[in-house]
Parts: sequence; C-alpha cells; structure tokens
Amino acid sequence: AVPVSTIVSKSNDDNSESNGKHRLTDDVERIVQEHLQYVREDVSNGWDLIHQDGEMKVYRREVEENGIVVDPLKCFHTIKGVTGHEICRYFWEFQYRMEWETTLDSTKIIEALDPDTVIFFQLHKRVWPAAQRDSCFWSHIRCISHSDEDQPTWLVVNYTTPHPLAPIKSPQVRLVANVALICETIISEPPLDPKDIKRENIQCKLTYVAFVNPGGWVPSAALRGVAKREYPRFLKRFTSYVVEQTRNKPILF
Ligand code: H15
Repeated sequence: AVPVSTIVSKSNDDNSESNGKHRLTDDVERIVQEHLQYVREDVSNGWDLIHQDGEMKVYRREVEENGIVVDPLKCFHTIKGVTGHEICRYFWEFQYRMEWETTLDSTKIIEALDPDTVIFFQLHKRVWPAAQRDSCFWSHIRCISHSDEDQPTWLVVNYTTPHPLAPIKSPQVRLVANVALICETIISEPPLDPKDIKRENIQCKLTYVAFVNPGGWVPSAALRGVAKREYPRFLKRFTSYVVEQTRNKPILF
C-alpha cells in the first residue's frame, strides 16, 4: 500500500495552485485555530466526568439542539512511551484505521487536497436503535512548533464537508462532526544528547475533543449510553495500539 503521506495532489487540478493553497485552506486554518483556543478552556464548569480509568478522563456536557443530542466531549489521557507525533500519525493515516477502529464498516480516501489534508468517506456500524450513518470529512494533520527547545504540539482535525463523490443516499444519515486530537510530548530527565532519549523517558499528553451531531433524531438515552461506552473504549484501544506498533521502532519526534 502507498502511504497517504506520499499522495500529493497534482498541479493541473483545482486542488493546488502555485501558492500551495486549495479550496479548503481557509476553512482548515480557521477550525485549527478554534481548536487551539478551545483546548485551553478547562472543564470545571458544566462538564460531567463520565469515565475515569487511570490517567484517562472523559468529560461531557449535555446539550440538545431541536431535541437531538449533540453533547460536546472532552477527553484527557497520558500515554507512556510514545510521542505526540506518533499518536497523531497513527490516528490520521488511512492505512492503520481499520486496525484500531471498531465502530466502522469501511473507510476510504476520496480526495487528497495536500500532503497533510485528505477527505475521507466512512460507513459507520449501525447502532441500535438508529439507522446507519455515514460521514464525509476533511482530515488535517499539523505540527506547531513553539521554540527550538520545546517539543512541538501535534494535532489532527476531522471536520465534516460535502463532496460530489459522496452524495447522501437515503436511508443513510450523515454524521456531522468536528473532532480534534491534540498532543504534546513530555521528556523526563532529558539526556544531554537528544539521540540518547529512550521510550521510557517520554510520554504523550493527549486531548481529544468531539462535537458530533447524529444528523437526525436518535433516542437520547440510547445515544448517551453508546457515547459513554464507545469513547473510552476508543481511547484505550487506539492508544494501546500505538504503544504496540511503536514499541520496537525508532522514536518519531
Ligand atoms: O475520532 C474517531 N475516529 C475518526 C477516524 O475514524 C473519525 C471521527 C469521526 C466521527 C464521525 C464523523 C466524522 C469523523 O473523528 C474515534 C471515534 C470514536 C467513536 C465513538 C462513538 C461515537 C458514538 C456517537 C456516534 C453517533 C451514532 C449515531 C447513532
């Protein structure tokens, strides 16, 4: 399989112009900046802790729009032995997705906008008692460096967008999502030579936020039950998967 990171949009289509911009550049920038602001807001007011397991904490705020549950979710976790880049890379790359995702029937890339931004079309597993859902979203990976000394912040944003190759076909309902995974790497007792850093000296501080609108009515209690069960399950399974995959590999900073 060709890694997604090697897919580069061609210059003779409307994705890339000479300035490296594409039709969604401004949207991506706006949503990334919103997440960088939002990640700083704390969860002391109005958020309920719905799950805790060791370092993992999952919070949600109960919100309904026109009777539809759209509860915002905010999760924190700390994972030993991996970097923020590794966590974000495995989350973003298409080739690993079906190995850790348990809530999907299928995933595919329908367009590559630039080397860091692709559009996914996914079919979600049907959740009783709701109709099946699909999703179409741009997915962007980015590294934000603060200074030469500090470790950079890595993030991935998934944001719903329409696409001519992904028309909504009834009875399927489309999920509307705005999701971000934001990671920092902490190095304890850094050796003088960065080449001597070992996995035992690193950990990743992860924040995952999700705004998902089910796109149509689902019984509130059922949806909240599914979310309460599935988000912690995802965090546990996905982060363990990255730890396993990277254990004997060189550290990707
Ligand atoms: O973030 C996760 N997965 C990524 C990669 O597959 C996709 C996700 C996304 C979801 C919906 C639309 C667009 C993008 O970012 C991990 C997701 C964990 C799933 C937790 C279960 C959610 C339960 C609520 C869904 C409503 C179902 C309606 C019946």
